[in-house]
Amino acid sequence: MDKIITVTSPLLPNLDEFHELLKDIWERKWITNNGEYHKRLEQALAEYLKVPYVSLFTNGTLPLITALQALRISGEVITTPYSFVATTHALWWNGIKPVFVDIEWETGCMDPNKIEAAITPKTTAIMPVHVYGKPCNMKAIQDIADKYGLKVIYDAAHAFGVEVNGESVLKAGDMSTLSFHATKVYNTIEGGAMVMHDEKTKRRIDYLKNFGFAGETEVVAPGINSKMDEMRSAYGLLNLQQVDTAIEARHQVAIKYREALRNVEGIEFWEDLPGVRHNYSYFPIFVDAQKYGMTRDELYFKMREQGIWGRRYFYPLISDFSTYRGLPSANPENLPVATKMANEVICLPIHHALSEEDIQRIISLIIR
Ligand code: T4K
Repeated sequence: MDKIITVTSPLLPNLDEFHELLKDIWERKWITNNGEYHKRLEQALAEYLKVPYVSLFTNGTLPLITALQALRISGEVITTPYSFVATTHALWWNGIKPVFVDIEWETGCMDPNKIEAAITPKTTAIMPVHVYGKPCNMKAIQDIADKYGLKVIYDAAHAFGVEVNGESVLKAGDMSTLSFHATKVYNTIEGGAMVMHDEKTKRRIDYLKNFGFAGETEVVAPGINSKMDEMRSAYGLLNLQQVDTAIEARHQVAIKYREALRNVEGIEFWEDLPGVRHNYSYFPIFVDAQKYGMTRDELYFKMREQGIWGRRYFYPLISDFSTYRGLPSANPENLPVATKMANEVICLPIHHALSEEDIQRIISLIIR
């Protein structure tokens, strides 16, 4: 069989440069707990992302859990079923009931028109996802939140570097969270971050990710341990220097896919949105079985047999997993657009190191 082409491939820093930083860390003998590289990465990320404050975490799940804690969210939270399970799990870990609302076909993000009907006296927050890095309709969501006095926490795990009219999407809502997992546009192997708007909140979050310690002998909250270590912070500093080149390489892959697939009957995909700086973190296509003459799964397994490992992100819907299936809002009749998208999607391989030959292999398989 030909070489396997995976949906993504991690962006790795230059090994010699990383080695130099490791030598420095070895000499310092300070390897975690708000070290020098940790501080430098928080600063560098805040500048790169054009946001006032960043707090680093060990992954993209713990900042979600911690944001809910910090804002003292309880009761019910309105969220999307079209995401990675971590989004809803974060609610579960806080004893919060998820209430799923449907998504928009045009973006895959929560449909603001569906939110108000899902609000009850127990609703305290909205947790949307900029899925695939597509910006949510942030204004419409904020208007509803303001009207009902709800908090908004964005799961921006996919939205590293995404901007609308020159402004980071991470500035929307009360807080946003990022994932720096190996499979993301920007990675620190495992890692993540929270973005907040003011220094007081940043301080509180920094306490919460360090067991709640506010000094040697004072604990101000039942915090958790979610500190990023020095090795991954140093790795992250190096990757930040090459992330723009990686995003542009992904952009070129997206251009080639669009050119080749534009006239393929039964294959739909999204164009870039005006005024948006995309990060091309995923390239979802949607397969209309009637028009394409093959179901999504037939195409998916045919690709797989030929060594092209796209992924069906996000199938099944979170609301279809056994933990959440019993919730009234999980009924597929409540989620027709999300159900259709989950049944039709394949995320094609896209990353900085995909070769021309790889791209042509993928395209010719889909075109047939
Ligand atoms: N919110 C949202 C919306 C998210 O999408 C995620 C995570 C989170 C929150 C939580 O963030 P974290 O706590 O994870 O930081 C992946 C990732 O594990 C997960 O981070 C991500 N979303 C999710 C969408 O995808 P898998 O199970 O698909 O990954 P895996 O191991 O199958 O990898 C996919 C492909 O990537 C492999 O076939 C090959 C390539 N790969 C992967 C790894 C790990 C490599 O080439 N090298 C590698 O080291 O979950």
